Amino acid sequence: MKARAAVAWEAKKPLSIEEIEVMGPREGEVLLRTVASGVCHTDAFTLSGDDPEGSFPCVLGHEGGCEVVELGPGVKNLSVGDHVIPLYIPECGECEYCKSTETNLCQSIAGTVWTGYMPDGTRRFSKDGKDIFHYMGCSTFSEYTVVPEIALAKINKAAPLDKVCLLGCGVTTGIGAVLNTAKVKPGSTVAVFGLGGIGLSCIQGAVMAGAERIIGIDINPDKFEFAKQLGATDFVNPNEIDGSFVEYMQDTYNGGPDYSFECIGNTHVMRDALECTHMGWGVSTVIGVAGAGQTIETRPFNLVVGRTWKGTAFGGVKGRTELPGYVDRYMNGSIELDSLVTHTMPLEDINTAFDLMHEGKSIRSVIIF
Ligand code: NAD
Ligand code: DAO
Ligand code: ZN
Ligand code: ZN
Repeated sequence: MKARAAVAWEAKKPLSIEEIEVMGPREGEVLLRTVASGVCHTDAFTLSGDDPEGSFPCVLGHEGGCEVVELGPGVKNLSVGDHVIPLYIPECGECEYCKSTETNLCQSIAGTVWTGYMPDGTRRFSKDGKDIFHYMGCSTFSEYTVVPEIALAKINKAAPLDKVCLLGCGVTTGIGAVLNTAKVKPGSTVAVFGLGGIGLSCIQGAVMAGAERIIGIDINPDKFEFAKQLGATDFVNPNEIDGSFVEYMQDTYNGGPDYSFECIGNTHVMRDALECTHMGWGVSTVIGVAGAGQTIETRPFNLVVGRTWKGTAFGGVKGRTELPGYVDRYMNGSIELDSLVTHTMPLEDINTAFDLMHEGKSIRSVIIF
């Protein structure tokens, strides 16, 4: 079938709106109509060319709200018309990782999904006979996309897809990082570095966890009002701190925050985020995705004295079993999404969404198909 899609023909170039060819679903696969898709910093990261796993040409997008259009052979638990959120981390329910309560990193199709192929090693997108890569197993910047059933969370049909699409990545990642990965305790002090869609969602998570002080940190002070609305109590612009930022945090916050979250993808900030935490028990969680070849460093002494460095993907959330509950929590008012959608636009204007992100003017842009 034909579909309108934003194609990334090569890195560092604007997306191009094309009519592409989408093949029907094969064994275990589902054809989806994308109703809405958020634009995440990771889409921009891959488009920048710094993502070692980025393959071009591709259809980016991984924060989708979709409707089931057609079932491939062997699809058991979905019906045409169901509403789903595609998962870049699937949940097969059978692998060692799915059976573990310690991780959400299902490995069932990990060998293909991160290389831009469907699990059978082929692709469903093409243009004029040239194959186009999938992206993170989702490719939600296309009007129609094909996703394996094991990478689809069936959700409440009453939920607005142009809002709950944010649960396909940013909001779930931030909340899950706080509740599942760091396991923030009530009464604690939490520092959140980077107040985009992910960082603001960490703030929501910190409120849910009962944190007492929640410090929003950003070099763009325009983000502080969003953080305040979501429950941040303190605000720090590192560019306004003279001298050592780490010392400032430790002096101002009683030895340093109990927990910190890096939501930027900057390895220098990752170091500060770890080192500013309280000696003896500080836990710092890396969420940001850093460029190819970059590494983090700190003196081992900083760990010897009781700090812990952690990381998280999709907030440790097992998508098929847990994401429907996140949607329900949005529906009953306990998760905030609406105010995070600062811009909506048609697919034709998708490059504006990237511009707004780079200019620091948006939290989340949502593409409406
Ligand atoms: P975003 O661009 O919307 O927000 C990033 C924020 O960081 C901006 O407000 C920016 O002003 C701020 N910032 C930039 N440099 C800074 C600095 N030196 N100090 C303080 N603040 C700074 O991005 P986002 O969509 O929220 O994504 C954040 C990061 O999380 C990205 O690296 C993205 O790839 C990653 N991510 C990871 C996961 C995961 O599962 N681990 C999931 C989603 C996104
Ligand atoms: O969703 O914006 C994003 C970025 C997510 C990066 C998460 C990487 C997940 C790696 C999973 C590996 C499983 C083999
Ligand atoms: Zn994302
Ligand atoms: Zn699995």
